[in-house]
Amino acid sequence: MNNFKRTLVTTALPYANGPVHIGHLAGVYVPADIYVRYLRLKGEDVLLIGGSDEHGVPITLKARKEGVSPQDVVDKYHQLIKDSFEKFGISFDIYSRTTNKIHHKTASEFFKKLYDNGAFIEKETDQYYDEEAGTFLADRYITGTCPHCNSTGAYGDQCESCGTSLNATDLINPKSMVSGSTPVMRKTKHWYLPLDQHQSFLEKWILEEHKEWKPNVYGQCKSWLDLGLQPRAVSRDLDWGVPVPIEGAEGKVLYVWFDAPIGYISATRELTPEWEKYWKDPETRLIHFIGKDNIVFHCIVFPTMLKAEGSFILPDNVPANEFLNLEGDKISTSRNWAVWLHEYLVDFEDKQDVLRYVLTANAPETKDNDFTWKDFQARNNNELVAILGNFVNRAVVLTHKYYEGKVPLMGETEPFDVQTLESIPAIISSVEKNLDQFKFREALREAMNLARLGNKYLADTEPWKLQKTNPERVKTIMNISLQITANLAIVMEPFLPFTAQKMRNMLNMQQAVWSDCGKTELLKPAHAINEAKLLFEKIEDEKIQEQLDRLARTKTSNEAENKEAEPAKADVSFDEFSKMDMRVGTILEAERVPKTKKLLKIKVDTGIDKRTVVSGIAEFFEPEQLVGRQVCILVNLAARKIKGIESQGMILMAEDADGRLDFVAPGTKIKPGSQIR
Ligand code: B3M
Ligand code: ZN
Repeated sequence: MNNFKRTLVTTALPYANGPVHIGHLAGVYVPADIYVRYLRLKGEDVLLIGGSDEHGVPITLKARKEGVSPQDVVDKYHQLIKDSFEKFGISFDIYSRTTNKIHHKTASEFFKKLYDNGAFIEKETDQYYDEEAGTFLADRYITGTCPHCNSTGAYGDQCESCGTSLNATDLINPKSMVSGSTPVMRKTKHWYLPLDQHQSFLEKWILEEHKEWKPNVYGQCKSWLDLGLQPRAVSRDLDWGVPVPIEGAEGKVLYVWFDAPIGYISATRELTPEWEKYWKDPETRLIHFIGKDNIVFHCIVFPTMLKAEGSFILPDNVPANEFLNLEGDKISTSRNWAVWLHEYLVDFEDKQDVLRYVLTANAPETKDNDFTWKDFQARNNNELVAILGNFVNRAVVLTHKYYEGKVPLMGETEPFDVQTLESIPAIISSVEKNLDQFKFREALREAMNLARLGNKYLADTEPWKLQKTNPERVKTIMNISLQITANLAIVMEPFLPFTAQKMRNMLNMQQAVWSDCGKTELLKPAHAINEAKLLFEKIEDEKIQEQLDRLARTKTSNEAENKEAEPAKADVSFDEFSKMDMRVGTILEAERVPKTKKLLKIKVDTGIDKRTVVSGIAEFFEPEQLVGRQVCILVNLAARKIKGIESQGMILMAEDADGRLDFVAPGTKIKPGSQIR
């Protein structure tokens, strides 16, 4: 791997139809950022390329739903996503977007070159067409009944109830989501990338020449190849995307998965006139960071495109991650089951590194993993605060206390000191080895071992007890502690960039250089350091409970959303119905019933009389809000005693599946006593 002159790192382009969440960060952006920060510290030539994926059907659907243009949708989310990444310190050399002119040009040219090379096959197929809207329908635009589980509302490409992937033609009773009409079949022409023709090349390139890829990635590629590859359409009948740049292709655009990976090339081209060096020189190493759902596109489809074009290099590695779940459930944008980065930044101000730490320590590198708020809190309190923060703080504070902030010259030395000092380089090389193999979780664990080493060293030697009796030994202990701290200020930079910067500021270190790592004389004697600043603070239970409460609310409202309405009760005759005497009333007074949580004692003007009703609505309304409010009241319900108060009648309430109550009341002011029929 040392034969390479430079590294080009790309990160999956998130769809600009929603904000980004912890799953994105853990799966793709934090590991990619750790990797490039590490290479930069080593002084290597490396670029980190990213951007928003702004084409595709989901974006047009979202725009339609919100009554805005697709451009409005992507403008909004591109900005939000870009901001979130920036605030989390994801150090992109460029974060671009696929609606940029340069991308349209690059993707167009790429398609044209493949077309001219004869790399596509043309096929005419039957496709659903919406006659009312005058447009072909992408599979996502069609709903109907799932042939497998019979649930309604399945999409043309997938049934979300049973998870089966579908063809639009499988749906029973298909309906266009554009106009609601029943679509008809029409012939349409598309261009296909004949992956089958590249099968043997791909088998050799991946299965034989890239055995070092992560097992999850290699395994997925192998099963695709074992199944046998099929031609894939690279165009769509749609009016949002990069137009197919050939004659007779009006109304057709490039399939979003064809143009999106070309976005990596366009962004590099936008960044530097030397872009071809990064994409075409075999001495460049190309690495794609992605989530597992994107493996086939980055390991099979895009490499086939690059090879068919003829002048590009192929990826050297695709370290895809598995998924991160949240509190035991799959993260889902539509169910709002996520920790959104822009919200985290508000709730946990200046704690970007805490999240980076937790997501790396718990990264879904080899299997799906779970993010829980309790684990988040525990890792902050027991690891960042108690180990890293505590050690650094003690080293700096004691240096000020004993030596006026100047690094002491090594004094008397015992074997334990030498042993401690000598374990630094081994830890550093273990961090390196893991980073080189994309094992970020392990790399971070090793980096933390350096802090553990320091913490334990101070705890075991207890310099504060020796300062009176053996000040020469204390100089040694403090010097070594400071050397460990200085090493931490470099080695933590890829993982916790904000914290590492704070540490370097405290230590008065100019810059971080990876080759300094492992050195045991990083800070020279008499070097002056700055005052101690706390790196981390404890996160209290209440803060965590707020997050858990929010998720609990999301869960309840999702459940309520999905609940079907109660079936109707048995019929009653009109006579039976008219026995009930319901009137409009006005609330005159309201107060809590003492020692109860739910009950209010309410005085109502019913037009007939003024009476008292006890009502179980105290969780939803403050008594003061109620005075003057109009209600519907059943006045001939037999009186009964509730908590010792006689309740005369019942105020009618609507209750949703959540158990939330609201008044049923006339829309305009009506005289109390008016009948309800
Ligand atoms: N936008 C899918 C995704 O966000 C897609 C990735 C494109 S990478 C070129 O998972
Ligand atoms: Zn189904």
